[in-house]
Amino acid sequence: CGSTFDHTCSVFQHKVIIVGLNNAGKTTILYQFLTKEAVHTTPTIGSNVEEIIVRNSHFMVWDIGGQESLRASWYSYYCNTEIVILVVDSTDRERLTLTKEELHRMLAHEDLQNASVLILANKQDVKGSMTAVEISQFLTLDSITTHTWHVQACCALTGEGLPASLDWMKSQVVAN
Ligand SMILES: Nc1nc2c(ncn2[C@@H]2O[C@H](COP(=O)(O)OP(=O)(O)OP(=O)(O)O)[C@@H](O)[C@H]2O)c(=O)[nH]1
Ligand SMILES: [Mg+2]
Repeated sequence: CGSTFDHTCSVFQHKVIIVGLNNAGKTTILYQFLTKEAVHTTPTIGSNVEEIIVRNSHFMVWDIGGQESLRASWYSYYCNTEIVILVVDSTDRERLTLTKEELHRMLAHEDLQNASVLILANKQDVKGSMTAVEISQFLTLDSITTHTWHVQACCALTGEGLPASLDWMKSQVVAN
């Protein structure tokens, strides 16, 4: 990788990055994966990293800050990433165009050529939020032929949809 940072991990671990706009729920998801509880979060400056074990598969999961000034540095985490989790705030219709741009920019990056992409349609508990299907259509996921992708509806506060997400991640690393 041409990365200036070396966020690699051991051969026994699978590297995962969680990206998405600020306030999407990335940090809440990371700690819901880890503790099965909704933790209180503050906007992430830099990143958090935790190891998550799913039936003997070890994932090093990097949760990266999504504020505008931080998005330009996402690429420095791409090296050796096997799975990209893109978290979408399903209530945030206004910024879905921005998410779409970030997604397609990521897919074009050479360091992510072999990565699989999991799109999480988060905040499904909020009335009037967009469905996973609406988000898939808006992000034109069907046009993605270069990467394996999957979309999952979830709620980071209750954890709904997150066990299924971990199952999908596990299936990806077993398949590869
Ligand atoms: N209603 C609802 N709120 C959520 C959900 N997930 C996260 N939130 C809230 O959304 C806010 C932002 O969550 P974070 O996890 O800090 O967001 P983030 O994507 O890590 O944001 P940055 O670190 O700034 O990039 C918090 O107030 C969370 O409690 C959800 O599923 N439903
Ligand atoms: Mg965060």
